[in-house]
Amino acid sequence: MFNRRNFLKLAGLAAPTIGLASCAPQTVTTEMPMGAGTQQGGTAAGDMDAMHEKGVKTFLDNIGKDKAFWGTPLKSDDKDGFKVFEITCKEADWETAPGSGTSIKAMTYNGIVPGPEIRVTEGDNVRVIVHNELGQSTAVHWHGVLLPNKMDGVPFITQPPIKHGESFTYEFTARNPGSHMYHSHHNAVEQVTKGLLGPFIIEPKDKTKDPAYDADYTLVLNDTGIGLTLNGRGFPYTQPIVATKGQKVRIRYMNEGLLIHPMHLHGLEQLIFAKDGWNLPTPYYGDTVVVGPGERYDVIVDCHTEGAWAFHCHILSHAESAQGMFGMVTALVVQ
Ligand SMILES: [Cu+2]
Repeated sequence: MFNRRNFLKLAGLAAPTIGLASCAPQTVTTEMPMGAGTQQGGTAAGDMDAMHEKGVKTFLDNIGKDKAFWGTPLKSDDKDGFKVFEITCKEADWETAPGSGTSIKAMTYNGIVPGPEIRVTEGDNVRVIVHNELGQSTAVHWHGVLLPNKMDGVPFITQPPIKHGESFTYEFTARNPGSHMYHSHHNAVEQVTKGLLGPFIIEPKDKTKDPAYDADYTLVLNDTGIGLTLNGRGFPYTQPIVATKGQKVRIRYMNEGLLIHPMHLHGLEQLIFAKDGWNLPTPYYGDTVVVGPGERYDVIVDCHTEGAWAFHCHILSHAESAQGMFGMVTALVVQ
């Protein structure tokens, strides 16, 4: 079981106090907020450190406690040769910081943000029955999925909107494997960023077409409606990826927000091998993957070096302030 004690050990930090003893003495000068002093210890600088430490402690204490963070594939029924899924669009109170006592009115599929992962295999016949219990109309677009035009989910172009109390059934054959998404295509700036979004993954029939990996993680990036979040949570309430040395981890980035998010991983390189579900002719390496709205990138991380590696959006106003780290921050821990 991975816990706070292991994390501190891996990070080279002496429990219980988090101090960067091995680093050169820190000088705090021009980076201080307006009006703050420059003396360490009992001053504004000390207060700032304490706030940062508190956030990291909350993150560490929360490791493994949010079982829902990485999502669970939605169960399907097999009927008439179809994999049948049911989703209900409804408002729900959603906590981006569970236990903090504050929640927002989210728009959800089945009560959660992101909506439940739908995972099928190339060639599957898919039927998704969508019920609308929202106070406004909606429709579901299968983002990146090749399908018949009338199943594309755009009101007044391919179907009437699904009004409150109504249902609509989508049917198509999963043709193109890869990391896709499903989301609202009606009043989208509100409906999508407030939570009507989810991963839609089509596994290839022939798995040797993808690079080999030991674990598979999806990170849905969002902003605006529910704020700067990874899988519907903001740091310190995100969960780290925990791997053992030598493992290869697949990460599927999906951006459902309105902004770009350059996802930067410390200490380990990312092999970018697919864009928008399509495997690249030539995979390439980077430490930062810029994920634009609507885009998906699939990467493999070879966990070759032990440690607790910070992992965050590198638009710094999405990740760290005078109060400490927040929003689009997590970690990849190699044990
Ligand atoms: Cu960002």
